[in-house]
Amino acid sequence: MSIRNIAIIAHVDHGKTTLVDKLLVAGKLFKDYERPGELIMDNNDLERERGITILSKNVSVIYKDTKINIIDTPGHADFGGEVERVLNMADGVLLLVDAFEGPMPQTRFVLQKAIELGLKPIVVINKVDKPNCRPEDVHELVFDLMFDLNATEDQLNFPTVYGSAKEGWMSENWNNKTDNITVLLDYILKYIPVPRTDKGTTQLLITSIDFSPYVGRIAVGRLQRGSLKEGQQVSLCHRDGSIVRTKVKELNVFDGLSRVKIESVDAGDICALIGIDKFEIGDTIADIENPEPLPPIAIDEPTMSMLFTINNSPFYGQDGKFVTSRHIYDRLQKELERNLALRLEETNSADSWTVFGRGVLHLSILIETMRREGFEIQVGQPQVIIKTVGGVKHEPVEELTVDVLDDYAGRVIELVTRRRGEMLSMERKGERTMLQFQIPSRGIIGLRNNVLTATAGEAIMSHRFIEFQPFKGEIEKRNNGSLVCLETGVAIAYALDKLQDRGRFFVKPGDDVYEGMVIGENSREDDITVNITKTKKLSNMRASGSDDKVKLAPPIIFSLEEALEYIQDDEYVEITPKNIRLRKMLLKEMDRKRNNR
Ligand SMILES: Nc1nc2c(ncn2[C@@H]2O[C@H](COP(=O)(O)OP(=O)(O)OP(=O)(O)O)[C@@H](O)[C@H]2O)c(=O)[nH]1
Ligand SMILES: [Mg+2]
Repeated sequence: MSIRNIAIIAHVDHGKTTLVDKLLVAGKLFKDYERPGELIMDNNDLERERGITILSKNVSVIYKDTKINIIDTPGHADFGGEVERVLNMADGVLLLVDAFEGPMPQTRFVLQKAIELGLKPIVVINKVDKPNCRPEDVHELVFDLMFDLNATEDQLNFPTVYGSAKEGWMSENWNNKTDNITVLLDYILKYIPVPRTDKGTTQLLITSIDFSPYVGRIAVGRLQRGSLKEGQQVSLCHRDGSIVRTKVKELNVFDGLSRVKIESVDAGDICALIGIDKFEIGDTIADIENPEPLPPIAIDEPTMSMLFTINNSPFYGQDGKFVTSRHIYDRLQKELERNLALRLEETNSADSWTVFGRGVLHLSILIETMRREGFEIQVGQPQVIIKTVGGVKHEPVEELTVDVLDDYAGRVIELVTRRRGEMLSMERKGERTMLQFQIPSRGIIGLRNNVLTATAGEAIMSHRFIEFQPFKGEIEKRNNGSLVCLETGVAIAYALDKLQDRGRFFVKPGDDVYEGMVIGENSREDDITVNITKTKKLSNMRASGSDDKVKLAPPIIFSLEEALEYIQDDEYVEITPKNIRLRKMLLKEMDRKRNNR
């Protein structure tokens, strides 16, 4: 059977997974599938809840006697390295672009990678059902972008389809709505080249890892040369040049949403190898007698780290099943096997580790996953990685795009500039302004909150790592200090009410609180310790239950990412299966005072 290998790439939320779902439906794989609002492909809990793709996934559909291998990729910038890697399995890409937003930073990044690899693009201008969309302009912008990125003649001659993945239709002309996506499927057969294969002995670059609870890690890649059979003896060529002999216990190909056993695979197909011991991404599976490794692929270097420690708050062990350093260490080790951009360093303490990753989202997904598995941990403020290059201190710098209503542009520029951002461009489109900056990663931590507050929540913000650059100088920190809890107990409405003018609270009456817990934000710069557990004096007592009449502002509830971005460098986020709390590293006020001196 003829084969096509495509990857679906785009900026975050431009509709990749929605389109892959529709491709599966078109492949008659899900005739009866009807669960509105849920994507078949985003199949882990976190993906479902957040509506984002975290892991790239391989699926396939059969169309007109051709097997189309499809790789859905994540759009968030923290996972850019993953996209770059899996592009090695494809011969062409579907580049999705939102017909309203147009090309965004991650569009540029993923397209650049595809162009460098010489992949043939088909452009899909998606979401043409959106009011005020501008498909023709966007088409033009995509062309300009490709030109900018030095696309070849052939790549610049990209075919374009327009449509709405959500409504399940694609068309050559966006004014001609259809009721299916066959035009796209036909384009894939017509424009994406049949897999390029080389002559010679077996060669497969391990590009991605699949995981099964029964057999563990599974090597996934595209067979570049030769053939592979079940039970075949092969060489596993490591990145460092060493070669070990091993055997392919079982061979799988992708069939719809699942993997299926197969006896043999020919060059050009994407397959999964079970039973390969101790492999790494970028290793080559090669001929047993004449192993010839393929060039290894670059793996992302981390840009950020966080300190992970056991939970040693007064409330430790109340919610979680796994709380010891052994539990946490083993879990982190296990994560390293499949989470490629992750690194782990031991610290002086047996109870804490420095965990390195690609960004706050990357690390917070690990934390959230652990939390759901029953772990309790504490995590320190995200730190960017500082490197010394030629004797000069360097820090990660990112490209930041903010799309806002015109009225708010000034405020956003001010916020970003204060954090050492430099504006690169400012472009009007309709009532909106698209601002582009370069800004140190340090400046981005916590910025989203500020930008959303300053723009009444309507700004669209995205950023991605560009490179390490010389250190840009100090950045002013959060302006507000913390309200720190004086005593362990239960928060009382009366006490909170008396303190309302001091700032904003993160807890509500009835919440359990402990000494040293950060229970609010001070309206001033310094930290103050406050007593929110005291009950009213007897002389003040009115009718019982009068607490209910106290009018309190609702507490601020942070998401995990918000909490991580919010804390100061002498604070932790305490994470348990049921709670996210902020706390001082030093719980006693005396200790904090001594430490400050
Ligand atoms: N109006 C409209 N919304 C769409 C369309 N396609 C997708 N969406 C919506 O856009 C949001 C993001 O869609 P996804 O398919 O998850 O986007 P994605 O590109 O896979 O996102 P990431 O994997 O996180 O990068 C969802 O709310 C979709 O329902 C479309 O054609 N029109
Ligand atoms: Mg997705």
